[in-house]
Amino acid sequence: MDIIAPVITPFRNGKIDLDLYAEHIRNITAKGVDAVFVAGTTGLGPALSVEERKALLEAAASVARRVIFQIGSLVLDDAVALAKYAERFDAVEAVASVPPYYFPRLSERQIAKYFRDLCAATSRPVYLYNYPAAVGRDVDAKAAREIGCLKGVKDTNENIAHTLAYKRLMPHMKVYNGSDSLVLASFSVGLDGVVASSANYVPEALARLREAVARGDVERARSIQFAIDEILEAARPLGYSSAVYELVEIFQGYDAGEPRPPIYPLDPEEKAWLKAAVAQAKAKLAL
Ligand code: PYR
Repeated sequence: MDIIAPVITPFRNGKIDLDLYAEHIRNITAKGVDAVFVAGTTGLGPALSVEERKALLEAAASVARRVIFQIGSLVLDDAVALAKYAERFDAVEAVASVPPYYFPRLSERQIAKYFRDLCAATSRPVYLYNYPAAVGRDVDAKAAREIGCLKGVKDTNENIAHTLAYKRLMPHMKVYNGSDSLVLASFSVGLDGVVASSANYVPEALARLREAVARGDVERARSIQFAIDEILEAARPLGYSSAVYELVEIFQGYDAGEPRPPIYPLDPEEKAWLKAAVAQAKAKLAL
């Protein structure tokens, strides 16, 4: 069962700090993260240029053994170019894509065509990144099976049964849940793993949670999950994508840069409030 980190993209003055990005990946992979998910939601993927995404991939592939590269775009040529670019790097085990978003009236056939075009563009496995709350549509297990060429899915969904259905209909598919609140559930039902933003700030806690599940210590695993839930509850009202940067500093002890507007960084009062609000969870996790 994999712990996959959707890695934050650290900006300084509007530019990506690639050294910090690589350093951050080095730190979290040393603490139990098995693979990194580049340019996902936590990585602000849809808010990055093609050149920026390529630069991230290059940096990630130079330090991580296993990389999944999120290539989704409303410009098909860009997604195809990123799929082809990914082939240069041995560390890339798959490319993943959100379905075409924003346009509410695309048919299921049109969505399927998009994924088949990506599959045709690359020799790497193509994964579905299903995130209905962000994308506005759900490519569920039946729709994913219909597409035919998908080798994996990251389902960012609070409904574990929805995620399990992919495994039921496509047992050979890699199936990951992307919700921080379902790490315990995902490990307990034997998914292939999790893609959890908390792997940016508490990777060692996720590793311990996985160990606890493996030895059948559900109580211990649950207490770790609950501490993570407390952090989520505190951070989400502030804008979770921005709060993750601050959580890295609070839990890992280094400056993790900032998001880029329109994903605005937290202001100083919010940062101070967050630090106080997660102090108890931090003590529980003993990080
Ligand atoms: C992402 O940040 O890409 C997740 O789905 C967790």
